[in-house]
Amino acid sequence: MEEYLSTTISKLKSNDYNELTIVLGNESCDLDSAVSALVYAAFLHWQYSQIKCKACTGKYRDDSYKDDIFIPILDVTRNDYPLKTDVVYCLKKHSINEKNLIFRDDFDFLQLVSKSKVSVVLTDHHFLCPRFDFLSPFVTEIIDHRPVVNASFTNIRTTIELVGSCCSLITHRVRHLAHLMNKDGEFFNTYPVTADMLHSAGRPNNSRVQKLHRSILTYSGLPAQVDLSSRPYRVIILDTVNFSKDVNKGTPSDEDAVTYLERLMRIDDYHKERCSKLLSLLSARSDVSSLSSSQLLRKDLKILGDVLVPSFPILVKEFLQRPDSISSVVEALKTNQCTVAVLLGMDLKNELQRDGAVIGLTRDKTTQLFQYLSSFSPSLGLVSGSMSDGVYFTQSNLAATRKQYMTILANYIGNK
Ligand SMILES: [Mn+2]
Repeated sequence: MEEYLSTTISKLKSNDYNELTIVLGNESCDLDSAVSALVYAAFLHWQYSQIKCKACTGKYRDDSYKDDIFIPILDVTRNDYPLKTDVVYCLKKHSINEKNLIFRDDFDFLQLVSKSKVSVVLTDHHFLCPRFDFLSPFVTEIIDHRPVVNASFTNIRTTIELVGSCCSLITHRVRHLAHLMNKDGEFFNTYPVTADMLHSAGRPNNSRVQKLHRSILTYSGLPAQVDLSSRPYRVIILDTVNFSKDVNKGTPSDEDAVTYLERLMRIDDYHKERCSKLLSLLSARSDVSSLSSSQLLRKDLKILGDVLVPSFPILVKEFLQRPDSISSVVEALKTNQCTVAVLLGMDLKNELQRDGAVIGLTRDKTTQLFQYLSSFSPSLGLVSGSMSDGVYFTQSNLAATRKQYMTILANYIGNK
């Protein structure tokens, strides 16, 4: 895998290729999207080299012969890549070096498409974001697991099915194409790391998720007697198991993909393997110790009007202990032309806790917004604590997530 990535990049840099295929993941650059793009690009490369070997062996080639190349692109800047802590963890674990990854700001893609024959494959999304709009005439294939709204595809091969993860669709597509070549399982055997990554990022179906919930609770040190059906736990664990809020449900097709990979990888105790993978990804996702305060504020950020709403996988109380926390919030407010921030924190390590803080550019703004949020108690159950540069609070209603805050904040902005 490393060799494929590094040779491809050096060919791209030295302009030493015939045709170029770009496999582009989506803008969230979550694990599903990143792994889908990486594995599918590697597969296309493998497929090409299998066919090429038959059609054109070395002795027929002259010096001007150039290979086609297949590059995966992670749709995030190189600078912001550390924010995707679970992707960083997963790729590092599979020995994929960051310097062999291609990020959206690494090349001038507009220039690339003007000088070579280009095809584009979209994974984990089916329409281009404005930044990459110029790629739309070159799209030849789409693999996605979201519902299609108002879009039609002409001359584009589409694999669009509503399943839990795009990685499942990639698994099926690779399996199918390799079968057509009479080379079942060969790609995954040649690049075992791809099967392992798809397995990490894929989603098992719901009946097995129930079992996983129980194990995750046990291993994660949560009280063993928690009511699994109670909403706060359900939300977090579903989110954990799925690593994405957009599509929560694993389907039989996801289960099929995961089981197929487990057979290839000869995993005997699938249950243990899935649990340990999920748990290490969960802890990687909430391990923000390597991030600076300003990175942490950008990691999971929503903006509504002039209100900045960053949410953390740690308690806000913990964030506020960083010496530059307040100055970073003020800086983030200015950068995003906002006047007040609602920081939301969560901790799962010991028991589920939620807290937050309102920090505004002026004292008035801070107090006004906190009072507005509190007026919705008991719906949020906010209890204010002491803090010098804003209002710190704990949230006793554990079931309320950022969604509830966003609804209240939308009212707040509308009523101003
Ligand atoms: Mn996805």
